[in-house]
Amino acid sequence: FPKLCYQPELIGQTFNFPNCPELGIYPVVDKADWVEKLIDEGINTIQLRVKDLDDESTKQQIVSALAYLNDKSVRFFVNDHWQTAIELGAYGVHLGQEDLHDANLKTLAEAGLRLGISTHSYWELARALAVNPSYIALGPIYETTSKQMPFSPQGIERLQQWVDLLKSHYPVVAIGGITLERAEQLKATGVGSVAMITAITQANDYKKVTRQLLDLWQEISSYPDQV
Ligand code: TZP
Ligand code: MG
Repeated sequence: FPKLCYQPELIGQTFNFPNCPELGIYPVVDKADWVEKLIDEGINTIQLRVKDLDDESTKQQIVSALAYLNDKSVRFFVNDHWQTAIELGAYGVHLGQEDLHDANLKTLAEAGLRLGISTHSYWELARALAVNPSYIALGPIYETTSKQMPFSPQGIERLQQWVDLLKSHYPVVAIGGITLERAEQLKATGVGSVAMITAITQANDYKKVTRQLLDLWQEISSYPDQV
């Protein structure tokens, strides 16, 4: 799958890491208007994860989100709906392990979309690596109330293992229970990206939290030792 680069003119090409920025602060939202609101705050990586709408309504949400993006350099990922993502020209798709059976990964790769894959164990990591994705997510790092999962929290040490193992080969995205308060600790692992739902969408002041997260993450230049 293509590497992560947000320059629109580079889509469809592959790059080495030095030229590809990490995903950084990566909000996961369930409505297109969040895409608009967060882009206004400086977010440039975002995932639309719609779980409660039918296919047609989900498609409408993706259409709306893409309309907000316009020609901005935003890495817009769609959760699950890979065919619609191809059809409408999203930057990438995020899939869970259970989706890997059904999705046509060859079609997805040929269409030039990025692919992120969730992992929760070494076994799942091995399976994700076999697909050569654009990034690998590990979750839940901490307890989360946003998703029911049969996995206990991975913790920082497990995240550190993922980062150390994958460094220079795959960007790692940490997800699950991530808050502003925990971001510093996560940053120390060298992980290039943190994804969150609640910390932003349930915040009293989402603008402030988003700005603080972006500020904190700004100085991150992870993967210093390039291949
Ligand atoms: N995958 C692993 S944890 C999670 C998903 C979708 C939920 C993250 O939500 P929150 O609210 O940031 O814990
Ligand atoms: Mg899925």
